[in-house]
Amino acid sequence: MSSNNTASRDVVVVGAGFAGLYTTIHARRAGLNVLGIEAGSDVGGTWYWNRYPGARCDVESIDYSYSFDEDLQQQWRWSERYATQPEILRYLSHVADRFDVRRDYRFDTKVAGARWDEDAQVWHISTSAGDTVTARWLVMATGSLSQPNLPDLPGRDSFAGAVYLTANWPAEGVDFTGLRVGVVGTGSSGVQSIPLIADQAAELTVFQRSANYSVPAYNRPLADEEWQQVLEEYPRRRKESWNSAAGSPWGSYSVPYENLAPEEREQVLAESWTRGGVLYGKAFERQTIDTEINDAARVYFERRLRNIVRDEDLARDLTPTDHPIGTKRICTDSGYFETYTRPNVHLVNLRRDPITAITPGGVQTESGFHALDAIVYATGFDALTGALTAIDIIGRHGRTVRDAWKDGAQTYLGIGVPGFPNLLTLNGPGSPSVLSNMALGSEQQGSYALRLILHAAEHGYSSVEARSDAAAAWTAHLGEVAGKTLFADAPSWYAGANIPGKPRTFMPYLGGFHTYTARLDEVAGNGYPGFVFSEN
Ligand code: NA7
Repeated sequence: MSSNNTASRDVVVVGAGFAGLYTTIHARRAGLNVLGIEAGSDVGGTWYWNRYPGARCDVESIDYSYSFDEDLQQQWRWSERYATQPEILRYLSHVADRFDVRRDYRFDTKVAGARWDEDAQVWHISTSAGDTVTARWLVMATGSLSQPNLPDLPGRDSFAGAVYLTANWPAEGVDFTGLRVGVVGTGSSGVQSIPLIADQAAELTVFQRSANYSVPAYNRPLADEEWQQVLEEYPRRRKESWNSAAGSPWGSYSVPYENLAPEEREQVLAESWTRGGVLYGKAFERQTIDTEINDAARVYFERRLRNIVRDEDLARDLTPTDHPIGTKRICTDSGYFETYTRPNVHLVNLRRDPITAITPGGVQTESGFHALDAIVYATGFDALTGALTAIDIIGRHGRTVRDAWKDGAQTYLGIGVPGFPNLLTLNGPGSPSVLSNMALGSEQQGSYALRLILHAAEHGYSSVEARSDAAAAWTAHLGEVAGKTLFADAPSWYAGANIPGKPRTFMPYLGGFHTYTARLDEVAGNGYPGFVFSEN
């Protein structure tokens, strides 16, 4: 393919996380001349940057791993039910060695910009190294949660102590021993790191804007006997996962809520609770659709919380009030609420007592001053679109993705963007990834991007572009699907609510991982309607 186009590369893949590695490995296997570009010094993506204490995946390790290679699957041994960040990073490093993919990457290199050249039908991709790479295809595997959100708090940069972002944690780690530490943010990153920071710090003050639902992980080491069984059952487990709504084998209780007696409902919730973490979000079918069922899950949660936190005022502050349970991602914790019962841990409820200024010595809130030696921002990400709008990606007619998406992201199937030929996005807006198992989602979308590229190559097309009517219809469909659920009521990052000024549109596809795969297959099987192919 390289011989009959003017591009120096067939494909540039940006990012060396799950999606980027998968796509780069398989692009080379398909005979494409591929270059990977990665800002970090090595592979890992999310797991390269998010090295904060307690960082773990909330999808079980045996599911949150590639399924494309049976030998890899059989030979890699996960040590715990939920893998830690270092273990996932070791896994991705092992994958990189095993498939010898590092030689296709340039590390420590950022994509500064990319410009579509309509005449030559190629992308010119400029890098932080000062050079430009030309490629027929540009695959953005830049992650859904990779552009950190550092809130614009008054006086933020005047703080004289140490400042850390969970999303960009020092590789050498941080020792908080003896320090007065403030953590801003109580999403998954805050919830995972707070118990471990509290173990070390002299005093820990948590600045909480919205309380979050969090359910214990019930994490455990995977014993040899259990592991043997996992290996035997892998093919079945993967098949179930690919055919599931969230890319993992866990479903809801088989009997509908309506058909159960009160004590049976209670039992289902209790069992679901001990499955752990995010899985509690689907104890019952329709739990994030039907308010009565959602309330039952919420009430059970509140009871569990009050069993841990006996202080009524503290428990009230820790009780989520801004969203139905499960419509922001439920956190998966190890001793989160218990941490607030420690004498060295203090909660500041920013809804009642907002931050008025950060000063050199600490945080001033309306009701008082909190002297601090270090501040940790666990304040999330400009999710799904942030990594793409941060780069000057210039498509046809000189328009950037940032401009094209100023009123909300528009993609066709989460893969193609109208006005941006041969730009393929993975795990971005319009895909189901953040609502499902990202490891399988990376395979699902990476393989689809390559399928599209190879289809174009086989037919002699120089470019493929999503039609704007197809993208508008797909984007409207995302909203319609979400609008039938309680997700529509939540001020979540799924809907852009965490970033001031970001358009409020529901960005992920909530119709199910398996439904999305079927849709992708159907579109491919029908010759890719919704995409326009051109020859130059
Ligand atoms: P999240 O879930 O977006 O959490 C960010 C937290 O930071 C959340 O509690 C926010 O409160 C808080 N936040 C954001 N901006 C501010 C300001 N300005 N002031 C105070 N507090 C603020 O990000 P995570 O990194 O924890 O987790 C992201 C995903 O990674 C997670 O869902 C898993 O899928 C893995 P808010 O709720 O917006 O009021």
